Amino acid sequence: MFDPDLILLHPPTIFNFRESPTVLGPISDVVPSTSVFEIYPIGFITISEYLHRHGISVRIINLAMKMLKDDSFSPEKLVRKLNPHAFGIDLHWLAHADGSLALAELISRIHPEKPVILGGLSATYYHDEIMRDYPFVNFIVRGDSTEEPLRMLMESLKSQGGFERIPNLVWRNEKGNTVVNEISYKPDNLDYINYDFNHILKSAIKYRDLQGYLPFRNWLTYPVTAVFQCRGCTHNCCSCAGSLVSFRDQGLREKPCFRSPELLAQDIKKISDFTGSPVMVIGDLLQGGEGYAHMFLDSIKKYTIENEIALEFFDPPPEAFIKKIADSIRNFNVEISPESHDPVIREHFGKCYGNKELEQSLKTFIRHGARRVDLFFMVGLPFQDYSSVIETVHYCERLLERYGSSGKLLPLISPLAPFVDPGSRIFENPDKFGYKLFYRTLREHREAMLKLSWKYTLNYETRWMTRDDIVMATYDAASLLARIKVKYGMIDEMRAQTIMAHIERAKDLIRKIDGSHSINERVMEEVMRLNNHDILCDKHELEWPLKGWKLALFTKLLIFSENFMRRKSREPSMKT
Ligand code: B12
Ligand code: SF4
Repeated sequence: MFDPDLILLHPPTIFNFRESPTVLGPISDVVPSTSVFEIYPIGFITISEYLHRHGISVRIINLAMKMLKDDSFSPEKLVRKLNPHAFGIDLHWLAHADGSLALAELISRIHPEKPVILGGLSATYYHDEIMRDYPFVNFIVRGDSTEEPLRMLMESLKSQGGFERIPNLVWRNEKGNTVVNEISYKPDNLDYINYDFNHILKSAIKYRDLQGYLPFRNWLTYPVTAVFQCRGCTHNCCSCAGSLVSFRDQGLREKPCFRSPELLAQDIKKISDFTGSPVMVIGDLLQGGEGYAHMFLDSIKKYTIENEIALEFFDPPPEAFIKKIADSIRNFNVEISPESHDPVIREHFGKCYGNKELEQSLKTFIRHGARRVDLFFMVGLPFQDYSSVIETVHYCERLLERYGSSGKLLPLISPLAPFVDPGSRIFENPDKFGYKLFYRTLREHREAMLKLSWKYTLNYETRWMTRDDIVMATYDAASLLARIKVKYGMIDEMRAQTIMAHIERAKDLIRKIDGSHSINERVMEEVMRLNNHDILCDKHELEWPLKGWKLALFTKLLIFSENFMRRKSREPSMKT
């Protein structure tokens, strides 16, 4: 098989998760991936397309996915077979601390002569510690936009020199000293890259490895896609490392950069040309200003797109804008995260709007035909105690009472987990926000991921809730919300019973683990079984409807190709 210049690998959170008995808990319940966070950074797609356009071949391998899909799959055997010029690994989400470092070590043991490159937000934050303590990592490319610096690095690797000229690069000189080049590559728009899913499909065929390109476990049966409006953010939520001040303080960028509204609309159009899958627009359109948002809507209106399109809003948008959305997008859905029912807590978190504004916009969205409005609430916020969490769920019930008859409102609650982000305002100044941090370094967070339960993995507690309170509040709130959802006909009794049974088992396991340093085989088996389930809600609740013949054909073709490619390479067939 053709050897690419660069192989990008996405690891699972815990490298040995298949043997590791950690009660992973509800850390991934409201994102499409499982608790090993198999979704790779969207940046893998833009890096691959950009380098390919500049004559450098790239293969993506979602190792986490391969390990999830097949218990007998050996990462070591796969790594032995690979022969690129260089390996790239993401350490974007801190939850991958163990997976990324263990994989880097494995690669450097098997291929000591091949450079191992790390990138992503957590690698950027922890670059000093990584270069000091993990000699098997050769390079780190910092920043939120690494396509061009990585291209330059790939060129320099051929000539073995010129590293000092590469922006954003962290490397070791001949004396073995770490050199940290400035983050000076910060493009001010996102029009130089392509979120090109066709490129990804072609690459999967070229390397005969569809599974290695899949973004998450159930993607073949629920192929949701996403387009990206920006990098960075205009908001300042205190637990988020992607906020305006966090990006500023880390030297990543002064202000967010945007994809032009016409290109963003075209990205959606291109997806709709070959599949009827739902499309999430990541980033609040109004972040780019009203002019930006209106231009996007004018552009998208020109295309007749049937796909479900999900828009996220950081604040409730004005009524006139909602009307324009309804006029421009046939099937639109909405995501808003008020975080708490209590506007004071919401404001301390970094979102300044009242419940009146929130409810006014819910009403308007529903009146103007939103297909669904998802409301995300969180546990672990400043000034929030156990009773406030429960009150949030009662508020969800009141919202359902008022606006739920349309069947369009979907409230969800989940914990701030596993970590308060390094680089966020809380992480950098915990006392000011009433937080106590248990872990600070990368090594400590790696160890935290290997603790026996998510309670001990959490890197924080607050003045208002201990880790025990956070765990209990999360489980109790989710049970109560499940019962409320039955009352309003949103889920059936059986589904609620399943959620509540999982919650009770999780609580029981956490009690058994508490105070013991090791666990017996029976408990271990129970933990592994429970890790296969969503806990707080059923992920299917979050799925938007899939549309039409294009999607059916697309999915069938993908499953057929996957099984065909696997038969060719004599591997077991695909289980979806
Ligand atoms: C969109 C988003 C998501 C999407 C991800 C879509 C995707 N496939 O990337 C979804 C909703 C799935 C998601 C999920 C999660 N997210 Co998120 N997410 C964001 C958000 C809002 C934007 C991300 C973004 O702009 N990316 C664009 C740029 C920065 O990244 P990129 O293009 O993918 O990659 C570039 C660089 O990072 C780098 N790079 C990345 N990998 C590599 C590898 C190599 C070798 C190199 C050289 C470079 C490189 O180069 C790329 C191209 O230039 C940020 C907040 C923010 N405003 O930044 C949070 C954020 C990144 N998420 C965060 C978290 C915590 C999570 C979850 C763990 C939450 C949870 N508990 O469920 C999960 C993890 C899911 C998983 N992996 O399976 C934290 C991360 C903090 C940290 N340091 O760990 C952030 C900062 C904020 C937050 N609290 O939400 N997220
Ligand atoms: S959590 Fe807040 S700061 Fe972070 S990306 Fe979302 S809106 Fe922006």
